[in-house]
Amino acid sequence: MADTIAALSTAPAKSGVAVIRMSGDKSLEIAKRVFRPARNRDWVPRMMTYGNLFNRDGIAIDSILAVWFKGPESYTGEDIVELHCHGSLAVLNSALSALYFFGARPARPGEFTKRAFMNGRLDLSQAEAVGDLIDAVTEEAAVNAAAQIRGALSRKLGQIYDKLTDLLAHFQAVVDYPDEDIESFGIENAINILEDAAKELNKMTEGYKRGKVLREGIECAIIGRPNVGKSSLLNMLAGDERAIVTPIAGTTRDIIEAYAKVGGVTLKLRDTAGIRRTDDSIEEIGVERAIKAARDASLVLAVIDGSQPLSDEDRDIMKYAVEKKAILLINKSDKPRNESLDKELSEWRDKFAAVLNISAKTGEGIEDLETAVNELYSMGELRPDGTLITNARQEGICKTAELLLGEAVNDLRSGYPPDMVMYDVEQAMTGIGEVLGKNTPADIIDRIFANFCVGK
Ligand SMILES: Nc1nc2c(ncn2[C@@H]2O[C@H](COP(=O)(O)OP(=O)(O)OP(=O)(O)O)[C@@H](O)[C@H]2O)c(=O)[nH]1
Ligand SMILES: [Mg+2]
Repeated sequence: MADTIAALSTAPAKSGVAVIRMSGDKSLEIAKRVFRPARNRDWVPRMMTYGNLFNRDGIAIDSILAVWFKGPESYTGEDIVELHCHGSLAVLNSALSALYFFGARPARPGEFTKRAFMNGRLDLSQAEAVGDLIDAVTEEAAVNAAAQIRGALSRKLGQIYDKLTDLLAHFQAVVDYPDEDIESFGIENAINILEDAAKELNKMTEGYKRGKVLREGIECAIIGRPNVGKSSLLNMLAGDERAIVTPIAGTTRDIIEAYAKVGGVTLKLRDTAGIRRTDDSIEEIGVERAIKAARDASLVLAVIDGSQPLSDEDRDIMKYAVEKKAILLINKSDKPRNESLDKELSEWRDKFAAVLNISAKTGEGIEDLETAVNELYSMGELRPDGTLITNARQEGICKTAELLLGEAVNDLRSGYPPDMVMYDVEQAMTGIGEVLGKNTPADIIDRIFANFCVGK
């Protein structure tokens, strides 16, 4: 019998409505101690009931909605009760303390989802996707995680697993009945199956990089000398006034981050301090951070002021930028262009993925930037379908499985007997099984759920 756990499932902050969740055999019994439906109505599974919430001393503390999900038809597979209270911290604290008083215990991080996994309601990759969905900062990441929760990744891996199981059964038959003609078993056929499986796994691990992009956005540093309009650009792209903009050079001292969707791609923008040689120690730290931000980024937007001649500092900045994938933005296109600039830039053009004229003030040229970013990351064809692998553990396992299957193919081609090859295939299957949560070691499972928030 599972003990009954309770936790606040919404954020621990003042809010309009907050949800406390309980799971376990005693959920309903405990709920009845703290909640009484209006007009003495009965609890009906999956039906929201209006009524009063009481603290442990029986004093009414809120008027709320409660709902009971009778196991096994619930998220965890156990009896669940949710209390939809007003989001007052006082109410939530005394409600929780009443639940603990009447026999529930505080849930550990991710314990609801862990129970869902343990009770077979979700496999491990689906359970992990729940964490991904909560962590999602981009819409694409949410779409991918939601598809994973519905089982897209599990199905794909499950198919591979099943095909390998069939193959192993054939291998086993050959080992058990060595007199059988090995050719009738079809080595070529086996090789095809293994190669197909390896290819599928490869597609999924190749997707990992894109998956990371989906999850976190592309790290993008905006660098340039002071006053060229870096913060204005960030504000323009992010659609709000995140960074302070002033005509004073050296306004931005530390890094400011914002997410922005540019050309269908989510960029994690980092506005940096203007890079110049300086005696001001605070500014100097900012400058160092700017250079580091550029080194850490996968895309650099180098900004110069198009109304001014190119300076040595601009050249330094462009040098940092082109160490990476970089776009040169010639800003302030609403002002008259400096006459010598284009000539001075001629040697630089090829080094950038794109050189664009923009105005962070009027928005001119932003569409060109969107096109350039879209082309760089060819996201046009990217449709997150839930089969993108999005975490390092899954990626590592699938990569290893792919290599093992590749070895099995080589061994078969070199004429090794199937029983020697079987071992590699079994290892690959163990890995795939671990992604799905079949025989996954307990400590790994614990670690996965420990990263979840309490109440999920
Ligand atoms: N005319 C014009 N002015 C701009 C444009 N972009 C920025 N500015 C102005 O340039 C000045 C500096 O802009 P910021 O965005 O603060 O520049 P920054 O590069 O972040 O400067 P630091 O933080 O000091 O390094 C402000 O007065 C902006 O209004 C533009 O496209 N056209
Ligand atoms: Mg700035």
